[in-house]
Amino acid sequence: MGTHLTHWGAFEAESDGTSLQSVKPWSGDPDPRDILDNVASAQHHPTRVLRPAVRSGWLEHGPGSGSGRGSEPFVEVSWERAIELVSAELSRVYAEYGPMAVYGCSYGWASAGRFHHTQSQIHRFLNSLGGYVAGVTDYSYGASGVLLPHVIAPPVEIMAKATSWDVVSQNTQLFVAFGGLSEKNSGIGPGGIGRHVARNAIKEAVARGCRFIDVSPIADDTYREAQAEWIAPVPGSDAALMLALAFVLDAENLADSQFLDRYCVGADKFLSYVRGDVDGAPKNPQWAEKLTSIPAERIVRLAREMAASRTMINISWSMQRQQHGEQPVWLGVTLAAMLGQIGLPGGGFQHGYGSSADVGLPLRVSSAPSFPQGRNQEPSYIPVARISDMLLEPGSQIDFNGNRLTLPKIELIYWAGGNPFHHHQDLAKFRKAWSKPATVIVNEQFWTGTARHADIVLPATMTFERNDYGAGRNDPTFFPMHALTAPAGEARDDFDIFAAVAEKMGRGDVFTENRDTMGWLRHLYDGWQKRLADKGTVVVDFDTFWASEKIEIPVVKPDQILFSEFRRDPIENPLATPSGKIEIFSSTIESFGYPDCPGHPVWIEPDEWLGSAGDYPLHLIANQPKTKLHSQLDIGATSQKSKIQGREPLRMNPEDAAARGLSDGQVVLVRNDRGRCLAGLVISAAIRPGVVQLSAGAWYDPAPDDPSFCRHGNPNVLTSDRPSSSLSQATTAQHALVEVEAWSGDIPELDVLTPPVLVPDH
Ligand SMILES: Nc1nc2c(c(=O)[nH]1)N[C@H]1C(S)=C(S)[C@@H](COP(=O)(O)OP(=O)(O)OC[C@H]3O[C@@H](n4cnc5c(=O)[nH]c(N)nc54)[C@H](O)[C@@H]3O)O[C@H]1N2
Ligand SMILES: Nc1nc2c(c(=O)[nH]1)N[C@H]1C(S)=C(S)[C@@H](COP(=O)(O)OP(=O)(O)OC[C@H]3O[C@@H](n4cnc5c(=O)[nH]c(N)nc54)[C@H](O)[C@@H]3O)O[C@H]1N2
Ligand SMILES: [Mo]
Repeated sequence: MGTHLTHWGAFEAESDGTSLQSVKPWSGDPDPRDILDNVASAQHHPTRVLRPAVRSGWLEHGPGSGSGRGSEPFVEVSWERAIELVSAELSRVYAEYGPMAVYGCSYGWASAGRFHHTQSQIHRFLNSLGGYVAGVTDYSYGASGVLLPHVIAPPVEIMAKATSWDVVSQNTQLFVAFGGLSEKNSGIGPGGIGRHVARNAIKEAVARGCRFIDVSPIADDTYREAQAEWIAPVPGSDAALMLALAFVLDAENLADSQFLDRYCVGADKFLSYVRGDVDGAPKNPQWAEKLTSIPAERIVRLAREMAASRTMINISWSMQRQQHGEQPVWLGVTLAAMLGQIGLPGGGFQHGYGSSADVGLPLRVSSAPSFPQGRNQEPSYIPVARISDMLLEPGSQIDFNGNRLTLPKIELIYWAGGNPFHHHQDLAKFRKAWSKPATVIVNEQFWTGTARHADIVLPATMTFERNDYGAGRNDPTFFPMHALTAPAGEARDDFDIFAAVAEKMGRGDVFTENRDTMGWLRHLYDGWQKRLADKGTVVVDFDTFWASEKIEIPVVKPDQILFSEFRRDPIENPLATPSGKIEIFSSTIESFGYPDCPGHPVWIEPDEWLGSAGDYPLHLIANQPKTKLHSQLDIGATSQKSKIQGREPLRMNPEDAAARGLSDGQVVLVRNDRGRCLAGLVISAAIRPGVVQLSAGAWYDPAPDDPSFCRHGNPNVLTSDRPSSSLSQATTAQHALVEVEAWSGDIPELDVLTPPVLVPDH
């Protein structure tokens, strides 16, 4: 019996040496999730990559034959040959072009485990060769990640120091959740989660009399236990709603002017915009009703309720994964500042309770040990979501957070631990962009869209096929992760793959420092133990840890309150913003001169929303999937159970289904000008009229003659890769306009449930 950590919880399992048997949730988790069932069922699925494979056109013609990517068969080769091909090609590219031609960002969630964390592995590997073009920010909170350091503090700090769930459950009277308080999303924590605590905290809060309000176009993306009141604005209109709340607080003298004076800068400029002094348009509830569809009367009442209660304003990450996504986040901070409760128990602001299991866990004395990535000597980078533009228009320039970036020309892409054919938008455009570089190398466990669009695919182990240890972000429970089964097929650990290539290229010592996996696990742990001891915290030695079920990393302050020290003394404990205060107006942002992100929060109409819908009258919410983590293990049991006639489920309100003569369980076509996909219809009153939901995660299954048509239900053929703004250049993946109609053709077989055509090497 072994215990093992995943992004979606810990489990205990038996093993027969080849497969996991009788997997059950770790007994210490009060609220385990059924995504766990994806793991064992996926391990030996036919889509597992079992041997190194090379695209036939690349093998025959060499680098530069990218148009065959994604359609040609693969030739299975020996590890020896694969390592030779990879090292020769990397040597060529580094010698001819240098690190500025290697895109090594390799964005993605990979798996739990601190040593085998794939991005650490690949970055260290590429750094040992001279570096790579990096990707900055992320798909999760790309817009707020750039905005919030100017305004208050970086999101990771806001989350790590979040007012703990305990404090919320004991003190909050009104919890206003913009973008929901998601049960499915808080099932998951980056790097793993030992105990899921949100549900109990919410239950206790409700039992004490706390009220929850769910502001979202989807009613059931908030814990049922919250018994939340549902307010369903037009998607993308939240900034207007929040401006009107600010208007009422101001007009009715409910704003805390002392707090605004002492702890903030720029409230006056913002309020003069809200009052309409600037543009003659007061942002009053009648104005907001037209944009949001929320009755003016309800907006007035909500503002009063917020002022009369200990109120927590929560802004989910989804709120900023849209065009002008900075605005609702900045407004969330601004409203909390106007209420004057930032730094008080159970009041104030948070960015992501419900978005991830770690938000609301109190800070630990230290994170778990990690694998050092080395130093990247290459200065060029892009914001991650600008990948298609970089590949299609090298040499062109973009704005980013006050800088002007020139997009580099990429000759080689190396990806490990991510699936851009899942995570990027406008996949038809992306597929074209992806065909440009001379060579694409991918380490993968499965034949995902990305592996199918590579030139060289190297099979990687799953976590329970290798030794590691793991503790998720901000999670105190630190698990040894013993190998429980042998690797599937000829799969190797990413570390061993990179070590072999580095060795071949004469950089082996730099990458491995002459340690193997167990050597590294012990070395990193010992250093960590010593650093903790120097700070006065004692943890057991490596051998004791390795033989244990888990250890607990001590927590600093279980009842932590976000910004309590700043509140106590803003001179002694200033924020890291230019003024040291909360910047409701930011002169830094204003100085950039971006029309799409001025110096204080504003309403800017999105290009694609119900307020200006033409041929595509439905607003698609392409959010995170309930039955899997992104695209990971889409072939696993829990994910497969949710499919309808093999397609990803799409949810629609009964009114919209009736208007189109659609019925529950049928296959539908979802379309717009960028692409089309099939989906299986679920009719549900939990979806606001005018809105449909098709979560991301279905493996991309393009029709052979049309990459813009996904037969499986990947919504990223429909989404746009339009950036959030010039400030952040982030993804806007959450929203797109579409039409949905009955699918009258045959229901096509999917290619993604079997491997691509594999031929033996001669
Ligand atoms: N429309 C839409 N698109 C979205 C989003 C959305 O809300 N809507 N969300 C966005 C967000 S927030 C994110 S974070 C991204 C997520 O995008 P990704 O992180 O790219 O998605 P994953 O499916 O987690 O991809 C991880 C891949 O790594 C592989 N892998 C796992 N472990 C290992 C390992 O040990 N070694 C190797 N070599 N490979 C491994 C898995 O098989 C999987 O294919 O998607 C973004 N895309
Ligand atoms: N099960 C599961 N959990 C996950 C993930 C996963 O793939 N699967 N991914 C993880 C990752 S990487 C991330 S970044 C987080 C993402 O966490 P979030 O970004 O918070 O999650 P989403 O599911 O994209 O969106 C949450 C909800 O926001 C609401 N929403 C969407 N648009 C609007 C809008 O315009 N206005 C309002 N008011 N509400 C709106 C919808 O109800 C939607 O379901 O989730 C993490 N957790
Ligand atoms: Mo994310």
